[in-house]
Amino acid sequence: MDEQEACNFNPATTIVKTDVSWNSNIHFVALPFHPPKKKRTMTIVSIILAAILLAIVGVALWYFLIEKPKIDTPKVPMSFVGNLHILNKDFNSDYGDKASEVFESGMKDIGAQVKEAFTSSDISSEYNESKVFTFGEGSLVPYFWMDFRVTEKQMKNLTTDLVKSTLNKHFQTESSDFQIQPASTSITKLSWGDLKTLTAAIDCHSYHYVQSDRSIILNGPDSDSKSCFWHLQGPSGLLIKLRVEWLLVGCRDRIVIYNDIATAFNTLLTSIYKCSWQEPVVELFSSANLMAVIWKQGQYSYYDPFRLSAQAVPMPDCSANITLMEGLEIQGNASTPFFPSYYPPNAECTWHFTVPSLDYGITLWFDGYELDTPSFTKPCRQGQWRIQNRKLCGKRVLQPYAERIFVVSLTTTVTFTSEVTLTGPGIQFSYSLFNQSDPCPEKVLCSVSGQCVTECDGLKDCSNGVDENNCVCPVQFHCAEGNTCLSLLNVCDQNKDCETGDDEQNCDEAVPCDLFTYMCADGSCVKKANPLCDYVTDCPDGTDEKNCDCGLQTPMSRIVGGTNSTEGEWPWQASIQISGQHVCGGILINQNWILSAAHCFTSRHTPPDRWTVILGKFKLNLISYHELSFKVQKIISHRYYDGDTSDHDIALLLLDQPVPIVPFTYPVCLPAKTQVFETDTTCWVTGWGTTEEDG
Ligand SMILES: [Ca+2]
Ligand SMILES: [Ca+2]
Ligand SMILES: [Ca+2]
Repeated sequence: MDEQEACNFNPATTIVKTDVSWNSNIHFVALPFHPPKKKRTMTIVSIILAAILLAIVGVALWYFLIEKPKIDTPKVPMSFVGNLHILNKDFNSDYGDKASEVFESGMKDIGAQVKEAFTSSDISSEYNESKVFTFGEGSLVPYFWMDFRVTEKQMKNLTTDLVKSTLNKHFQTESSDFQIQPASTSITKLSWGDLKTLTAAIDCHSYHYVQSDRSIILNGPDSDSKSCFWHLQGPSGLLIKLRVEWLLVGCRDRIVIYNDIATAFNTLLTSIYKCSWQEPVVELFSSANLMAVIWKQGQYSYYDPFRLSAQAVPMPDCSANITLMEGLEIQGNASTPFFPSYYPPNAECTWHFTVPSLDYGITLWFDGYELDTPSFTKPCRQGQWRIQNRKLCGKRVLQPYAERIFVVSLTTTVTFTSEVTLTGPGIQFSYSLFNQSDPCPEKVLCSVSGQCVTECDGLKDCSNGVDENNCVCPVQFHCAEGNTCLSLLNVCDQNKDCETGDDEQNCDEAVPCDLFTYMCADGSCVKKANPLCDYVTDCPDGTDEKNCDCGLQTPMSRIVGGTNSTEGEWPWQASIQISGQHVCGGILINQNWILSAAHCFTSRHTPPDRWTVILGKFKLNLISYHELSFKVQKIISHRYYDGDTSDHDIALLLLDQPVPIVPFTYPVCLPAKTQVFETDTTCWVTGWGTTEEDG
């Protein structure tokens, strides 16, 4: 600012205060013009301006040459995992022991050569770090990970081929002590997350040679490690079978199994979390004689959290020639190798079907698995199928599925393969013939599910609605004349509701069976809607009034409109408990079985013997004089129970002994399949707990 003012110096207005005492006069003096002083000021100004300019240039240089490239071209990690086959070294058991000197020196010496391969190459500036982490057999096969830091531009150039050729070039030079087989060098790209998982696990490392004559047990880590790595190798030509048996694994713990020692996503066989896992035992296979297992601890610290066992096995032949006979019944089953275990990722099964004549097509019946049109961009992740040269992708679902093959020649080929290493539970299907001109006699073919479905029964069995669209009088009685539809409860109620009275005809005799007739034990059908246990004998054999010892309540009067029940009012109500704690309600449906909800038995994975069923209980916190306790022998949840949608949320519990049929432990009545419920029928929902959600 001083310099600025100096530039604007105007001698005509310069004020010089000569005296500041109170009484003195102030004199204003115009000073003369002095050119030499201006020149000096100009010099100072020039120097200062130059300094500023230099500073600006300096900052600009620093910014553009040093700082700016960092902003424009950030470096990202890029990782690989690889192995070399060293011909002049042999594997011995010390290489499988991380604590041994042989392991240590092998790791150092080979690790140093791997490092040098990159630091002495054209990609030295991208190289960050590498480490040998395990050794395999076949002369000596060291496995190592490599980490590079690259710009986005360099990323495209740093291919697995470049990494491989850089390594091979170095190891083939005379200075290297290791003779390698360059063609066997293998490099796999690793994501940053995969590298972190691997490096966290390799401190807790173990190597196992897996034999074919006996299985070896791999116990969970007995150290404080949070993550561990197992290297499994078997005889060449065989597969490794790994059986996963859980003991104490928390929800966030994870076992990740790979089809190779290179633990990359594209070698992943499966990843198992206890939470999402319902099978008591998982057994899976590698496609060759190598497998890696990584265990990651999530939350809890258990001693010996799980057990794995491994054995080397040959790949069975799953292909077959199948000649089908006349007839529409199921003629046999076919499945993926090792069914019901997971299928090996390289399984390839071909089934050649021969039909007796071109009148017949072939149905493949699947359970909880369907075949779908593949996506153009993604591989089939749950099995690839080829039927009559059509590619289809398998998909695990919670419903039955039938693949209908309309044939044009006597032989048809069906192939199962896998496009990825990711594997899953084994797949089985049954096969039968169907009539090509009438695949679904008296029913309609649902092209979505391949199933024959019932038309106009009020249930949408096919997702495209083919069975319930265009129905006249759906789930109603259609009077013979006029377009009158009647409630089924008006049939055989002794009132003529149809114009011609056909709703009241043939009520005392057997009628042809249809969707809405009640079928008696002898197979004959009655027209009346709800003939079961109504104190009127309707069936010729009287079976509609037999087995009616159900649904009887002990107190004769009900607390109408009340919310609390009286003791014995709901004698079929069961409390299903673990360790004395009420977990779910259930109802007694006969002497041996309790009906409950599937959601009570899936998430906990508790075995049947941990459950107790209490009947005759009235108040949860009080032991009733009448109550009886039972153990559970078996739990059968609906096979298509879907925890996400709560579809098919139903389960049956078999009790360890029959329930005495006495007033306080009495079974409920189950409705006949054809029971018609009138609208406005009163229903009771019984159970314990609050009346709010989660109660
Ligand atoms: Ca239907
Ligand atoms: Ca009537
Ligand atoms: Ca009856």
